[in-house]
Amino acid sequence: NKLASVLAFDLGASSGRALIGELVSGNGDELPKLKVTEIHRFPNDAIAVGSHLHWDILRLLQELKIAIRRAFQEGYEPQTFGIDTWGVDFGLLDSNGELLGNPYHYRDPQTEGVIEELAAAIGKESLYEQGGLQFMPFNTINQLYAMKKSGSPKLEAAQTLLLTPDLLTYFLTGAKVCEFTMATTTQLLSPLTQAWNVELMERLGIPSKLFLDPIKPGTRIAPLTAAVCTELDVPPIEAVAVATHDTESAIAAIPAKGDEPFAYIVSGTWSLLGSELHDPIVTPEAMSLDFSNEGGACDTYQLIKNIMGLWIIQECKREWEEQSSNLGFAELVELARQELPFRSLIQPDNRLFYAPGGMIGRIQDYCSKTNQPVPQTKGQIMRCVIESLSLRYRQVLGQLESLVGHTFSGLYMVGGGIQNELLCQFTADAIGRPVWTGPVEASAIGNMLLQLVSLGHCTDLKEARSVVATSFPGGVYLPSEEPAEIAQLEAAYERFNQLHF
Ligand code: ADP
Ligand code: LRH
Repeated sequence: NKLASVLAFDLGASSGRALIGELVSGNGDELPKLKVTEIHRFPNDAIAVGSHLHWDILRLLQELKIAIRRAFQEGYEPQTFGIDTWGVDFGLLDSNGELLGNPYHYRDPQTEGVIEELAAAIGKESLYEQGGLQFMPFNTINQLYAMKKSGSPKLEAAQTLLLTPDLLTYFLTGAKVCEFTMATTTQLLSPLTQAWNVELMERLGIPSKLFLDPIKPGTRIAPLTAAVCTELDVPPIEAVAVATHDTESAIAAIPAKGDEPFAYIVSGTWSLLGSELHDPIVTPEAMSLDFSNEGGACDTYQLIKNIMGLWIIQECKREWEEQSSNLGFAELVELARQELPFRSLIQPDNRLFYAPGGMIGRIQDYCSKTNQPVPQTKGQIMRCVIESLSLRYRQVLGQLESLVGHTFSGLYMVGGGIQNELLCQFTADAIGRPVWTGPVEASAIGNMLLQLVSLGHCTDLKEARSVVATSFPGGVYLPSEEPAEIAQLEAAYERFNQLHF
């Protein structure tokens, strides 16, 4: 017996996908189950134009339209849809409601040096108290400040700023909104009052009129416009503001049970390591360890850190493909498995690894400059990155534990990156505790859950998470108990701790 049908769009920095979620009632006393079917998947690339990097936002809109049409052609009848995307990026609308230019990609080089400049002008402590975010170059505040400094005519003409998921929802429904979880990735929303920091905007010359009042995840927005319905030959299904920041959607789908605090990694282009709280922590300790307070679904705050993540592997793979290699992620991971352990290590969060292009050379340079064997083969490079990430996770988990004053009994991992079994196993080994894996498509599932909340089928996050636990069997990776392996790992971790950023 089908209780509900919803359509989720999940756009990551490497690919986008559309999935149908059908909630079906369980037998007898059993909880309802969510059945998920992928109906469309498409690549998402950064496009270089002149000295800038952009998203191809209209292409992405077109892919969403293809998926909406396909959903109905294939006989699914979603009642609502929701869009989640990567954080921080935005489009600007003019006074006629038209998009001003192609949105910048968050790795656009315009933000170089802006963190330091803003810290000098406003003070790092003050910025942290006001925005509660890790100092990442891509934070929306830095992008807007860079545009202001360069005298961007787009910024001057802009009437409204829409963060990426809100922009795509606007294209489809005509409704302009600002969803809360994405708003918290701007560094311009106060984590304490949840209001826009108008004073800070004014000081930086960022027009405060651009920002709409945030709405909470789970809010119904508006139906598809008549024009879109006619174009696609579909009924006017309604958009729901889900937890539109992909990381927050993924966290909503972590199958954590009970009320115990838990720690997690949302693993995709980035690795987001954090823990769920109800109030933000904007103390000097949180600032010095550089953790973000990101608004989550259902009145949560996530104390979380961005770790460079599988971006490094994506970039290596892209380079190998340019050299005519056609190995997929799974095959590259297999090559890594066959290599010697801990031969060379990198600090993944060194800024060296942030920009696109030339990743293999930069890894080799880093190893050479730190007097380690220089990885040459695909397997050696992959092994180096995977092991280094697992050691970085251990380091950051320790920092998180010191901030929240709790030792976690293990770590949840969700997202595309959990398909890298070596990474999951190395992480369990590195932290010496179990890794529990949840859904690969966690963001899309979390997106569906918030639609189900808005449709009245789930009351809260706890209930939504129990639907995930019953619908998708998780996995577990146990740490090695082999004394020789543990000793080798400890020695490697000591070496890792000496590496500079
Ligand atoms: P995003 O949402 O940021 O675009 P995903 O959650 O889709 O990212 O995760 C993409 C990452 O998952 C890739 O960078 C890759 O490292 C990893 N991945 C995907 N498929 C596999 C696979 N079959 N084996 C190992 N790793 C994989
Ligand atoms: C992951 C993510 C992350 C942000 C980054 C820009 O996809 O949303 O949470 O910090 O992209």
